[in-house]
Amino acid sequence: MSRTALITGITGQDGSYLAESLLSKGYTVTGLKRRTSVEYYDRLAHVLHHKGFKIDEFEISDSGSVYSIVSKYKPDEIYNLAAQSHVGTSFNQPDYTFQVNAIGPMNFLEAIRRYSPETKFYQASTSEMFGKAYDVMPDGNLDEEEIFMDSKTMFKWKKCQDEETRFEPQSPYAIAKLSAHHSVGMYREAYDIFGCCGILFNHESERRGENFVTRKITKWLGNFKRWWEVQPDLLPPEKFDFDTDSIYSTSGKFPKLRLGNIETYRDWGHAKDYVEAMWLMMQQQDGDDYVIATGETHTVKEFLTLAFKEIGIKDFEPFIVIDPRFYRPAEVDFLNGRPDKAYEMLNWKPKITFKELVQRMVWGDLSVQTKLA
Ligand code: NAP
Ligand code: G4F
Repeated sequence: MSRTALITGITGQDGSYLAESLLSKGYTVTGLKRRTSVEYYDRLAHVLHHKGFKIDEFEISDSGSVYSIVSKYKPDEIYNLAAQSHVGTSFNQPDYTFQVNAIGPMNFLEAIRRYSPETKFYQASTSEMFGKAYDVMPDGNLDEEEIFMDSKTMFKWKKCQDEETRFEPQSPYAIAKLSAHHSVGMYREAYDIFGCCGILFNHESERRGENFVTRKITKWLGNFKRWWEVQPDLLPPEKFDFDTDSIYSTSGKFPKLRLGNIETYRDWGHAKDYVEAMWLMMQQQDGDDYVIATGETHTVKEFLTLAFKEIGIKDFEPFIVIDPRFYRPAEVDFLNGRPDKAYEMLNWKPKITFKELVQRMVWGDLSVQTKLA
């Protein structure tokens, strides 16, 4: 008999990739979505008509709704991906964010304890939980002797976060996620429930939500390029005129890309690789926590540079505006994961590089005809 899985957050980026992956492994998958006035399934185009797939409705912050779902399906595996997932938004909606991101997972854990104790549970934890904290680790390419020579070699050490790094959350989003992370640990300990937390660093794709910085950039580039191509003069990038807010050709203008803090560092991978790690965690003997990351970090500026280069613009600076509206009350300046445990225990490694990620996202947004990859 085929294994059964419930995926919350099915309409989101990760939900769609995970559904595809589990169906390809022979699972029967039920995707859970909240009620919305308009049903929007674009990201699910690849799975919507698969015979092993269906959609059911629930609300994660309503314990009764979660209990009904878990007792109805009693699945082999539950992947809890539903969340108010935008860090910036969480500063304006802290109460709601806590209900969905902290109480929601607790509702699932309690439902599993009561109605389906054999069900395995995956919780979408996040590198945001580290906040300002990092460790200083020797660079993996150095041998032991070099690492411990003396303080003059400090430049060869790198800042990073792994499963042992302390948590210092900097947003209502991260605080709620950390609460859920500890809840999973507690239910594991107290009730012997199989629970694992994937501490996933940023992962993006052609299906990324449009208000996260990477997709905001690539979507703007797609729109700008389409505008550029229909200008009668077809100016090269260095011939455009600029004022504070707009870019001018000889016959029209286009609004600049408005961004917040572009000095921050993120460890960016591709979502397709990261959903495989979720599944691998659930196939282990015991539930545990794993950092999932590439081990490489880049600034938003670096993302901008590579993305603009894809459409032939060497210097992105004149095309953007730094807008204080997109700054956060508290920022996470530096994220760089150390995924050694996942490499060793799960035999997991990301396949898609940072450069490929940027290219896939830009090209995804350049073609209006492109189906979500
Ligand atoms: P996403 O695209 O924003 O998807 C979030 C999903 O949660 C959507 O399907 C959304 O439904 C659903 N949802 C939101 N509120 C809900 C509610 N009250 N009840 C039921 N469903 C609700 O996020 P993602 O990038 O796929 O991320 C998946 C999970 O991983 C999230 O928990 C996120 O916090 C976590 N995470 C993401 C990253 C990353 O870099 N992507 C890194 C670490 C952790 P609608 O479509 O109706 O809005
Ligand atoms: O793309 P972001 O909004 O992602 P952020 O805050 O790192 O959160 C994402 O990754 C987390 C894992 O670490 C997930 F848990 C979370 O659910 C989400 O998927 O912002 C990235 C960086 C930040 O430093 C932000 O301040 O980009 C900076 N930034 C600069 N301008 C901007 C903008 N971010 C957004 N969203 N919009 C801007 O205009």
